[in-house]
Amino acid sequence: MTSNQQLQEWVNSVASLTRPDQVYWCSGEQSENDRLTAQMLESGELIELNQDTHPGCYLHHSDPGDVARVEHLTFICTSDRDDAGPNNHWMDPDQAKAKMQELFDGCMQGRTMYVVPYCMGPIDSPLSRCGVEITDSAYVVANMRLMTRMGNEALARIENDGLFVRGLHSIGELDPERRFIMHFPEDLMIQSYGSGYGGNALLGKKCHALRIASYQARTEGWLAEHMLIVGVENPQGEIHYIAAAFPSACGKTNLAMLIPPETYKGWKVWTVGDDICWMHPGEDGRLWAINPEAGFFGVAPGTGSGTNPNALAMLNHDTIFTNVGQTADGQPWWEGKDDSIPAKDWQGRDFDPAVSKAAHPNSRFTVALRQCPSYSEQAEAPRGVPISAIVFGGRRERLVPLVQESKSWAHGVLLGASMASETTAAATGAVGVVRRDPMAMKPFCGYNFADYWQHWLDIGEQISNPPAIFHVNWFRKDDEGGFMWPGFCENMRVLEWIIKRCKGEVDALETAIGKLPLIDGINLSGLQVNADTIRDLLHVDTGAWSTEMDEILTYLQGYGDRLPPALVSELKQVIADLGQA
Ligand code: OXD
Ligand code: MN
Repeated sequence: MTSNQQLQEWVNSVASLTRPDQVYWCSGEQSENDRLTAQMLESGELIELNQDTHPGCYLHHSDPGDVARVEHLTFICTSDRDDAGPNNHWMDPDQAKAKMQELFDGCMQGRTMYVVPYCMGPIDSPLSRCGVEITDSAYVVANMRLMTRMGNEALARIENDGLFVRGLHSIGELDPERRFIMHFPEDLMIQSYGSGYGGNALLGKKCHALRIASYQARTEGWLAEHMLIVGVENPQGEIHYIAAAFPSACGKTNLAMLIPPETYKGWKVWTVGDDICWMHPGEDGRLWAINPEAGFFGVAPGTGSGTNPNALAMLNHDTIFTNVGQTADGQPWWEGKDDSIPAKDWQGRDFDPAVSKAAHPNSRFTVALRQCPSYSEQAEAPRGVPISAIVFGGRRERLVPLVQESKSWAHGVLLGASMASETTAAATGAVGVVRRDPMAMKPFCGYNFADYWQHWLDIGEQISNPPAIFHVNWFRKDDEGGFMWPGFCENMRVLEWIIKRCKGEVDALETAIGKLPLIDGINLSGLQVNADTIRDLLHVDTGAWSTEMDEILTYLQGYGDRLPPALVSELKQVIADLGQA
């Protein structure tokens, strides 16, 4: 029950459409979570893990056909098709609503309908936005409790300011033929049917905090981005905040929790967020950022003591695991975790390496932000944190240098718009194929990319003290297929260069594609990387870059008339400079 009439009427109308056995309003309290957990253990939705080694940890096996986001079934439903743009699948809103109405009709019979009020961002922040997800999945409720500020406080905020995004979700029959993730940005509404998995079902995350929020941000004058937020503290105690966009499963969580290498005594990295960043222009002309989420929904495989010790440390209590394997004594296990031997795979079968990996490549952990050893209290700051640098990055085996700085804000927007990356298991489809993924937002921008780039350019015009913009690539490979840069904690060396650039403490080499470190610009002390490798990592191959820029131009021109002319002239300038180089 709520005093907000609009919300009450919507809940009533959903209940009469979906016809659940009961309607339950979630409070977010511990006792509620305990009850739901007990119920899910009973129904088999959750499996208890070893409570001595992993207290409060549970495992969920999703349906084997429901293990990743489904971009081909994700739609942006705007009245004008061009508002969704070539970057999105579009459906006419009336047609989409009719289709969903049919699917939702009676779909919750025999089930409980949970009403989940949530707040994206600190509960008392003017930058936060609220939503309500109606779902028939207790697993979704438990995950939303970790991922958002969920329950009574969020409901109180909704009742106070009256605004909320409406999300309706049913797992339906988990039939991929009857699965749709629909967004109606003009109505601030989401409807998702037929999947119980992560980004398809936890509607606060990709659906609200990126697709709907990006649309809302454009009309309200801010940015909703697929970015981690970290604070990098130097030995003098100064903290610089960096927001960084990488496509799914390209190491955002690892970078967000980085522990500086031995040689970086006195340096510390603070985690504000690992996936989503909302940035608002502040009165001081800077961009101020909040992480709208309260938890991590991170990729498990590859998380180990060498790659992300902070993550490993936070995962040994009060965590929900989805689609990982198990050891014989009921501990969660995934490839890259440690030397233990898995006994069961992610479908609960006896582990047989000839049949399957122990953990699904897109298996996940859901855990509260506060459990991270590098958690920053600033994640709760109502005004957010001031951003010194924006970093874009992709997974590119060739061509793209370790780091480059943009020549200007507009050139930085071009760097973001030109991003490309080899695909990963975070979405269904082929893995390892290079695809253009501007600002790492290809699956998440709730409107036409051309308008989005214009919005980025406009924001740059509005702020007097914009962050510097960079592009990084940790993933270059040599001719033998080995990674040229050690990555992980050693990425600290690149972060240091970025911060020094922001402070004007280090020179850079001006090239056609941007400003690069001088050959001795990156601190390599204590690192076994030879000088030739560094030279290669910072080399600009003019011929190959000309081809790349031509491809980018062709890609951008696919956005037609709405493409910002300023972006095209930036690009043509780079092509001209490459011609002279
Ligand atoms: C995620 C994703 O789950 O980007 O964060 O797919
Ligand atoms: Mn993501």
